[in-house]
Amino acid sequence: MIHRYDFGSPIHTGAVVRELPVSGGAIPYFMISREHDALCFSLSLDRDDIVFGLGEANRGINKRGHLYTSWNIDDGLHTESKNALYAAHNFLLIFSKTRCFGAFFDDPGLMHFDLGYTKIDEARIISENGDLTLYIIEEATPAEIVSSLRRLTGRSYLPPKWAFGYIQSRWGYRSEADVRAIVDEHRKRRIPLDGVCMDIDYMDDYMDFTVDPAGFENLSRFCGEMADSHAHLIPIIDAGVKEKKGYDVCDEGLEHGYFCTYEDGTPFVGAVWPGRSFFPDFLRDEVRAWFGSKYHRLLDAGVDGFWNDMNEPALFYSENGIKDAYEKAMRMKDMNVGIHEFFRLRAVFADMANNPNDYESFYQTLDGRRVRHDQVHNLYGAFMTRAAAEGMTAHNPDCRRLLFARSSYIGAHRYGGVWQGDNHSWWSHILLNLKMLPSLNMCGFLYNGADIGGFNGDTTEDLLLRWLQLGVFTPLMRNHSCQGTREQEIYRFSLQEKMRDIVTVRYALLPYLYSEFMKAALTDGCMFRPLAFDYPEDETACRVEDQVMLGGECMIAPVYQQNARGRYVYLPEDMLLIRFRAAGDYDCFPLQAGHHWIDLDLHEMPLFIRRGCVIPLSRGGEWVDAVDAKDLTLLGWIGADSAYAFYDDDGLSTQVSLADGLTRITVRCGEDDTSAHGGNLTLHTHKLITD
Ligand code: MIG
Repeated sequence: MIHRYDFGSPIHTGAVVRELPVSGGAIPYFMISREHDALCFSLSLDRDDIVFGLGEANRGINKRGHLYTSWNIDDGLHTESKNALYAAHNFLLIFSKTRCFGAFFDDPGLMHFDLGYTKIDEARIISENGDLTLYIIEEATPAEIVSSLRRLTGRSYLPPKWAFGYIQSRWGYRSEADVRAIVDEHRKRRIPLDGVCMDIDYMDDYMDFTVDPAGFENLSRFCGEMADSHAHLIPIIDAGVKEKKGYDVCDEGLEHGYFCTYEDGTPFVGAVWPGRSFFPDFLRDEVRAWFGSKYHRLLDAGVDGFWNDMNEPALFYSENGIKDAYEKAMRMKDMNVGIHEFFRLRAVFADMANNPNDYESFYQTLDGRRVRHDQVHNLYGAFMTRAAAEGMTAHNPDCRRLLFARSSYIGAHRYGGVWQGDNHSWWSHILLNLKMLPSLNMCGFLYNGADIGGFNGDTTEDLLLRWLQLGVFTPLMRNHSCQGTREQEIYRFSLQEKMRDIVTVRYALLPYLYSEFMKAALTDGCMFRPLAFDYPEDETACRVEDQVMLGGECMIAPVYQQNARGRYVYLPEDMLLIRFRAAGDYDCFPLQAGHHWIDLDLHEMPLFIRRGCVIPLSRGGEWVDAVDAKDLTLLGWIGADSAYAFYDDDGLSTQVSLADGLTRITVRCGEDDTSAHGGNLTLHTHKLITD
């Protein structure tokens, strides 16, 4: 049951796909107060209330006890105290034994979620705009609340199957030769690979939709060559459009007035990688159609995947900001600069990037109405994603393409996936990666992943190996790093064979992971869930922060501490531990419910299968298309009758249906043999554990 409450004149964010009538009567749960324009929703928190949600946000799966800010920002230092990241996913799920409800604050401006930070037993959610729609969702279980939210906000984006392959990326690949070498090194060493990301250096002078002729002589020929090697090219597209006469995107944007403008109507200028740049007003249909059509140039060359970056939008400085800074600095020039003036002077330059004043200085147009950017700030990335997705659909409506973005808002989950932004090569960021999985899933962002190995800072062999062991399960499995950091491709390390073996596990699990992803997408469910969703009566399970449920059958619990030779795991029920070393190399141990220490050498990774369940495992492959999803070995600790609903499809077409893709795999435990059936699948049962 969803109740809708409107406050002021809500901005039409496009987050919801179903128009609900406004509910009458008093608003449940929240006390509402107004301070100037801001609206505050307060909620008292019982001792046992858990607060889930907020999608791509910092800190725990249980968000209680801190302050979170919805203000999309390019900040590559995700320390524990950061309140805002790249996305605004304003959904909370309050859960305890006595109550369970969801609240989606559909407001694209600045919002604060004080979830027991100021006062430990009170949540205060503040909308600075004061214009918003609040949806309160009441269902019997957390999973049903999430499904209800998704029916309201629409079905999740479906990537092509190849997007579940291993992807290599790094800021710094600048030519065909660079990319070819990456692919060759992987193939030579039999490290599975499905794609290589092209970061900003492939562009000509950082101009979107151009290709540096010095590095990439002939993109379509090169796409063909890469396709022969079973590798997809995934170029980046940035939000800012370079100011340059003769550059079609700039010229057309100016001619038609497609860019965001200052109050006086002249185009807003901010600086990002291309230097002085304009920012397309993606909120307008015609601007999206135009910008989306620009993707066709690269699609025509054979590209079938993109990542959209810098779309918070990030601003290194603005035209006004830098003028202002110079003036301030000049004024201080002849002063006797004391320590306080020095800090002020330094801040003038340090605060130039992503400055709130700049976001208040330009305008966009939504539904024909001019709005100041800060009031709709959190929509910018979402609507860029939508532009790209609509452009790709226009290019070919029958083919799924890969698309993931940095900045997002609920609603963008219909158009693409996300990556978790500029993390660090820190052990704590393996855990942060894990914690975001269920939260992102709740908000509809099923296709997601973090930069494996860490983006900023220098990785270490053991960090990368352990991170890959989590990455095996994340839909986007991409190794990405920043220029200037230690080289991070698997083959740079002495442990490369162990790392390769872990990647082979991904391809062995691919039929299962794809099946669980698609079922989650097509039923508005979650592929990753907090343990509380599955074991709501189990107090211990409800508060676990370093293990998550995967699909209908599994639980994952990665190692995220350096030098650890294993970890403690809490099993809410009997489970079968699979300890993987490589695709065909693993052992199985039935374990009883309770706390366990699990030995896990550096090259070993755990997967837990619930007792009574069975999952399919392929023989693996060096790219997704090489994986035979019809020849499967069943893994599990089964009872008299176990079954698995296996989903598969061609991995590309947009017209998919759950019914058409499902094969029911059933297992029979006989006196002396165990047999399995499932349509035209070849099923091996020799790995099954029976009671
Ligand atoms: O200001 O394109 O998050 O993945 O490598 C940095 C260069 C811009 C930020 C992205 C990162 C990417 C980088 N970009």
